[in-house]
Amino acid sequence: MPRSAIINVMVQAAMKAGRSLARDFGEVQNLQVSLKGPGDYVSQADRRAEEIIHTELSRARPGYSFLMEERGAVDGDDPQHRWLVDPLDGTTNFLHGIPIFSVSIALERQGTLVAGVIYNPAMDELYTAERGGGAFLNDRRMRVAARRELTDCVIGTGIPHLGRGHHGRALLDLRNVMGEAAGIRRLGSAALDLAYVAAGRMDGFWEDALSPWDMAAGILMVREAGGFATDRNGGQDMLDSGSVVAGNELIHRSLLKTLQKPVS
Ligand code: 2AM
Ligand code: CA
Repeated sequence: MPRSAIINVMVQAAMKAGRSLARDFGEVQNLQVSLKGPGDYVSQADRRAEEIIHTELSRARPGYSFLMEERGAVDGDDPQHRWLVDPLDGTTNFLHGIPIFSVSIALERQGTLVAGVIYNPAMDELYTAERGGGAFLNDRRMRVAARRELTDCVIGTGIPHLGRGHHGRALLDLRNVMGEAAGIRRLGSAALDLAYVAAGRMDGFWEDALSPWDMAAGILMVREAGGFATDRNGGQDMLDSGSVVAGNELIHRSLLKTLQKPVS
């Protein structure tokens, strides 16, 4: 399956940053035993990856705007196009030597998500999607899973930690979904969670208090794999509200319903 020019640009940036992260990840594993821990080293790895992506994308498409996790918003001459970049999604995993982290790059054209690339360098898994062109894991086409009942489903989520998100709400949601699903998974990288839904590995996913760069590429991936992604109210305000719910048509609908329930 030949890739389009824009996907090629994004893949090149994501894989170059991913290789840099993979080298740093090797060092992080060695630093676990040091008293200070790998914290500073990880911040540098994150910034290095972002620098690589910024350089690659600016060179290939001069003038496009950016929204990046570390730099924030950088306006270019071309306000129609905007990159949404998370150079290291799953930072806590990376810091602890757990090989579940990713680079996530999305492209918006006039406010519409048109392309997404997610790369997990530790597993060398590359996920790509282009609006209207389908979604791929490496070179294999992805489809969301076809399960129809929540009781058969493995559902991913994110659990807020110290100082982040609404803990009471998260516990309530968890309690409601765990009572209806076959299993809950918590990977620690929202970009990969959404990619896993697109790949049919998980049947659904929900999380709140996310940032736009965590989910933009993954949302397009789920849609291009035949799935649905909305905010928890069923609307399209995911990037601004930080809430996302994803799955095939039926599981997405069941999840929305379950997430509205009070605790019985
Ligand atoms: P990060 O690894 O880039 O921080 C984990 O549930 C998911 O939430 C990850 O994708 C993580 O991205 C994201 N997240 C968003 N905002 C966060 C924050 N302030 N602290 C920790 N994780 C955050
Ligand atoms: Ca992130």
